[in-house]
Amino acid sequence: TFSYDESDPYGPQNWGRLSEHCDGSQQSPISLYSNDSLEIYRRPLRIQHLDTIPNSLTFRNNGHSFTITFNYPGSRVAAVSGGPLKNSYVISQVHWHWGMNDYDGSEHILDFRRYSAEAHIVTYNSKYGSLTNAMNQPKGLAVLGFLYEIDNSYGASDIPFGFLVENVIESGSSYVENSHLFSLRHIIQSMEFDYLSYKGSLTTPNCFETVTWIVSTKPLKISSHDLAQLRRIKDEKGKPILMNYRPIQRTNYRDVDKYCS
Ligand code: BO1
Ligand code: ZN
Repeated sequence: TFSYDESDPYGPQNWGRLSEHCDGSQQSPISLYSNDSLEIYRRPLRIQHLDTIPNSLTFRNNGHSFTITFNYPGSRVAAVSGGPLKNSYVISQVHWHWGMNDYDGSEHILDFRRYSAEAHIVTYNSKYGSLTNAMNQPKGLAVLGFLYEIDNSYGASDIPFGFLVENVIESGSSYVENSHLFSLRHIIQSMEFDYLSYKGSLTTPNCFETVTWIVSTKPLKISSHDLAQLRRIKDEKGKPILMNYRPIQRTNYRDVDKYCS
């Protein structure tokens, strides 16, 4: 399976050996520039049922990241539409990317800056019915990216990563929780956020080029302590995952559009 180690036979430079899509021309992440965007649209993202309490949440260490999968009651699934999206996209899971230290960790670079971590809210086009079905279909996915910067002042960060990762330190482990230890409100604090959007890919193999990326230009805050909790989770070899961001990919003249509320 793939790794983030440049010197590994299955490191990022060689992901093309695992899936030819990873050598494609519309890969993610890329460097973004908030002032150079091609078109500026006043089209807010709409998020339906953001406050629906899921029937359950599944917390999982898949050996590459820490993910939380939402199981919403059928009639009230949380879904994203508007902005660049021509359909409704169902929120499926959230996961994080981080780095060896507090000064790197994000996948996207914004205005020449790599942030300390990045949350990805993964959504699938409702016409495909599930994340797995949608993953390799045209306009199958939309991923909402949120960058984090360090803020160690009291109360600045509020995701209790310590508690959340406690029972998924080992690769492949998961647990189901029917309460609300975690809410998307930890990430989406307001519907009014500016973002950049472009056509790209999944940032891990199979690297399918089916993702409409929506990256918020307003960073969230995280404390060094909370961020350090993510580095506790282990990979298949039993080693802590110290970093899990993919190197920057070629933009290849893709348009990046700016959206504001
Ligand atoms: S991302 O948001 O572009 N980083 C992204 C990358 C891969 C996936 C989703 C979002 N796919 C997931 C599958 C999971 C699988 C995982 C492996 O990849 O949905 O089932 O465990 O990393
Ligand atoms: Zn991701």
